[in-house]
Amino acid sequence: MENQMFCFQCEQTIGCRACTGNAGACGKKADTAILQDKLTGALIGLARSIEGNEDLVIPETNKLIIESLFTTITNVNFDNNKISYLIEKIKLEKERLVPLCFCCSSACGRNDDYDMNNLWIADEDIRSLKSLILFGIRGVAAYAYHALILGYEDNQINTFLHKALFTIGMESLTIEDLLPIVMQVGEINLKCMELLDKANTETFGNPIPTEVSLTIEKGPFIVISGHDLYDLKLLLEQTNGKGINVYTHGEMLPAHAYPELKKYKHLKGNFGTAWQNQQKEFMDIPAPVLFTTNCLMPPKASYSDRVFTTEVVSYPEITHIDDNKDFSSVINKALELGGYKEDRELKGVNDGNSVMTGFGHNAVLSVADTVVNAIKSGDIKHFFLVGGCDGAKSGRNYYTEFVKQTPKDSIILTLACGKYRFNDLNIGMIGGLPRIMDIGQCNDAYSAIKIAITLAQAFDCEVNDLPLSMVLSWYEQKAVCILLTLLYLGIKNILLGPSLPAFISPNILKYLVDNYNIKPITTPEEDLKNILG
Ligand code: SF4
Ligand code: SF3
Repeated sequence: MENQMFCFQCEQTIGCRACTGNAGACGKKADTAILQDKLTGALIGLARSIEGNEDLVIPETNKLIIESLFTTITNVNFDNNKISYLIEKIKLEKERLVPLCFCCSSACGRNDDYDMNNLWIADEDIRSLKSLILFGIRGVAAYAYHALILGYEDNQINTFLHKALFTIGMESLTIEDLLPIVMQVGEINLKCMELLDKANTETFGNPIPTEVSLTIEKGPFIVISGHDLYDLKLLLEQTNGKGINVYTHGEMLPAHAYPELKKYKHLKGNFGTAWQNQQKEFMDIPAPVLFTTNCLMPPKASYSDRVFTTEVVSYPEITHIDDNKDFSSVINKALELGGYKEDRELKGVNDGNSVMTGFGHNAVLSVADTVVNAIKSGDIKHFFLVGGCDGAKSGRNYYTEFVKQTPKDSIILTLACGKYRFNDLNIGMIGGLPRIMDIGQCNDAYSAIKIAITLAQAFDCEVNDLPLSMVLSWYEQKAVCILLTLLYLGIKNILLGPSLPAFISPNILKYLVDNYNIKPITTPEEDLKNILG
């Protein structure tokens, strides 16, 4: 497999098998994919060097691991120079941890980097489980990175990342050895999402339900995309009083609900829909777009001079804002382009002109009594968690249709970018609560879990016994770690779409079906009939 790419970590993998040619469906070129494998192999080498040298691990070691894992998530980094730079940094860190290995004349190979081709050609069940571990910790690392930026970290998470990487490089493990580690990814991710929830709410306040306009007001503006709330805060500070409005895009939408962000009057609304529409939506936008995390698609020439990246995101030839966080180039671009001449009424996927967000655990549980009473009185008969990633597949309009067809006495909880399929629908209220409640970003799955556990406690039952059904959509690796968290919690009967991951082998799928009754989505009609009996 030398000089050939192999990648099957996301939902749009070519032919539902793997991207193996010159480039992946996401636009990642073969040389970048090979470098990303080298980076992962170097991380496994670093984890091997840590074993027995744990006392030498310093905060920079963990930051390097977290950043490198995050870099390899789909639609984050397409920049060979940045990936090579990280590989070099890992080599230096290894040299610090095991200096004697670098001058040993009879090298034992114990601390060597791992050749990822060994994983890609491994027995399919072992490959499947190790892929779940690897892709899962990539997702965990993204959340750990956001928490770290806000000054929050947890050594248990860091130590687990070392262990998981070390495990991927072990050749002698069986299915029985690997399954518990797969579940541990889910457990650690729960911890990590809880940490990020704490970091976000202690830094920016508890989200408050907020209506967000989809209209773009005339004059200069900046669009900010991705998950990093801290970057948004810095951008709002640097644009304050400059006559520039700021609009969120994609997973940044829930930022409108945080008191410490919504207090900026020039944080005006949300631009566009989910990530897969960006090449169309950014084509003639008279404003710059700043990407703080995934999902960045290869920018088209028609708008590439207006795209900026920061943090772990980068793309060749695209201006990158480094750690000094000086957004002057973005601000100057906004002033130069000038924005729209008149207010521009943009619409959501279903022609709505505003969306609601901010139904995190604090907001929902503050009306827990109302919710519990509405369930007892029969006003609310069912909850659906319809959430996860959006993507380009045409079958994803399943989620729009599903929500449209849910009965009027049901509530839709949603999160992550998959909500753009239906978050502008007006499907009414129940007992003063909107029927669609946006909990937030994908990491706010933690809020959904907290809400479900609190409801189960109120009814003295298990989460699986609640009138709650999970209908999830996946695309990239954060969805993998969230799914593993739900399995770790013992949640059953999850419906998953639009297709099952290519890296799940038939035997591992059977295990998931037998133990958790995971099912692929079918049609909204069929699935609703099965759920509601
Ligand atoms: Fe293919 Fe997804 Fe890998 Fe991109 S990230 S190369 S689309 S499997
Ligand atoms: Fe979306 Fe890329 Fe997954 Fe955070 S922004 S959910 S796909």
